Amino acid sequence: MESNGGVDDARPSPPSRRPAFAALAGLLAAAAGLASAELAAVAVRPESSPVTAVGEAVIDRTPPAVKEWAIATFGTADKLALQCGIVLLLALYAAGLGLLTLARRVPGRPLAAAGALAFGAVGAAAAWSRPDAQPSDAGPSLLGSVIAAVVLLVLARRIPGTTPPGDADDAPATGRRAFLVAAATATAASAGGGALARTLRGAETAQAEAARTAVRLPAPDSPAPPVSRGAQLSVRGLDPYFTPNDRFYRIDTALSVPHVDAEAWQLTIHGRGVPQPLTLSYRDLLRREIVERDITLTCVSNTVGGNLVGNARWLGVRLADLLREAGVRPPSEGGPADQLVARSVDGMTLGSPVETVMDGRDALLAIGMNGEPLPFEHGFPVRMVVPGLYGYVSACKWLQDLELTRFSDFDAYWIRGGWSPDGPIKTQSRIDTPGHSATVQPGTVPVAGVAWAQHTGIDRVEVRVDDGPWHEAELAEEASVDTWRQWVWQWEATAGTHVLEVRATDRTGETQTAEESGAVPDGATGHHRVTVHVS
Ligand SMILES: Nc1nc2c(c(=O)[nH]1)N[C@H]1C(S)=C(S)[C@@H](COP(=O)(O)O)O[C@H]1N2
Ligand SMILES: [Mo]
Repeated sequence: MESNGGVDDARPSPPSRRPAFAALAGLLAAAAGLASAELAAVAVRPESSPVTAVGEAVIDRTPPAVKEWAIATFGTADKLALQCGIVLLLALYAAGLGLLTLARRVPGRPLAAAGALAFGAVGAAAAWSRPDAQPSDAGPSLLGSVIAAVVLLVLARRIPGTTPPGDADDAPATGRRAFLVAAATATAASAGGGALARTLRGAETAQAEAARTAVRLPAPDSPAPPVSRGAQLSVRGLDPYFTPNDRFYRIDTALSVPHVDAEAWQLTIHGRGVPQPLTLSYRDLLRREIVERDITLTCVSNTVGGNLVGNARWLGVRLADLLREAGVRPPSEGGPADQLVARSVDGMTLGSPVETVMDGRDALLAIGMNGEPLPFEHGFPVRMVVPGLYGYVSACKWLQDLELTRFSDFDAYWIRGGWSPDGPIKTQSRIDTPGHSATVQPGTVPVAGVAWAQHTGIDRVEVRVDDGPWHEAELAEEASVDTWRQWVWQWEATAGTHVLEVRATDRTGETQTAEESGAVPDGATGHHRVTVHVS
């Protein structure tokens, strides 16, 4: 009688179990490959990790509409979702390669090994396709795929019952024990390598953290105008006037947040119509005239009622001063360049109109955010902030280069993806409380939120219930035309289900259109509406 083949090492496993061993071999090979790639990426740089490189390449190629969907679905966890997706796909692919080693009609093992190397080539190509690519970025993917191929071959030969008869002498002992020993060794090595990579990366990050903590921000030569108490309404559920840094929205394409060394950082200002190009260090910047301004930042991907908007107190230098010093003239004064292209250390490019940046508004090279050096996530050591322009055409984080050019000569990153080169922020308003589908008691209910029209100012906010007449809301004091403005309206709520709707009018007299349009190509329109149950 045939016995349960698992007990006797010499005997083949029941054929039904071999696929499970083979799939496991594929998964372990992938894990070994990833762990060695991560370890190599510590030596090269974080962006060269295959998961990061493939992820960023995917982000680069994602159409704006899909990006919008991802942001709407996953919020700021969109990056985590993408990375999980990549690892999941890799796992499926790896299990498939494992199964391929069992093939009889084709040379399964060499093909599977080639499949592992092919994944390395994809990783390398992804890393090289990044705008800030360096030749060495391909290293971790290639090394990882070689390790994966070797581990796969070693494990495949030990899958119980796979060695053809007659071949037994020169083949390693097949059978469950031999496979498990090899599998356990691979698992331990991968886990060890992965943990080591984590520790080393953690140490690097800690060093950058320490350098950031050591930064002493200068006191502003021109402090922000005082914010009167009347600018902050006390209504429960209303977003605070200043958005704390740890609650500030984050939008960028960086799967691995750049940890720039401020001591080594330099900014260059150059290009068309720049008679005296400038190079500045972080210290140079800190020694200049420092201004402090409150500015509300908004992402073009913000949906009506969304939270990709936040208000902060920024510390920095006026960009227009630096441009003048370099000899730049805006187009209205005969300057030949109409576009200022900001480049970040991760290769991102954002293009702003030179005219806007130099028209007297507080366009800043920011070094501080709400009283501390810029957090790494928000662009340490230096970023741009321009009141009135969406982030994608102005707010370059991890800035390292400013080039004067023409819109007709260069399309910045988001423009190539289908977004409009012009990105003035659209006047918008949002109901913060009551929340959508909240239940409130009948009687007086404060309806409150924020409205923004940066660098123009908000003049009126109106609320209506169930498409009834518009009621003018009470506006908080205006702290600055560059920041959002809170508003509140006391609603006499009656039992039933109601729809609240808000609209704002800016200082040009323009009232927000009710017409709904998506974020692509230059910002969403429409009125924010929430449904509220009163009982
Ligand atoms: N280097 C870099 N800077 C960037 C981006 C980016 O992807 N990379 N995204 C821009 C966009 S679209 C926005 S809305 C703002 C968001 O800034 P925050 O993350 O500090 O809120 O940063 C801008 N600056
Ligand atoms: Mo954005």
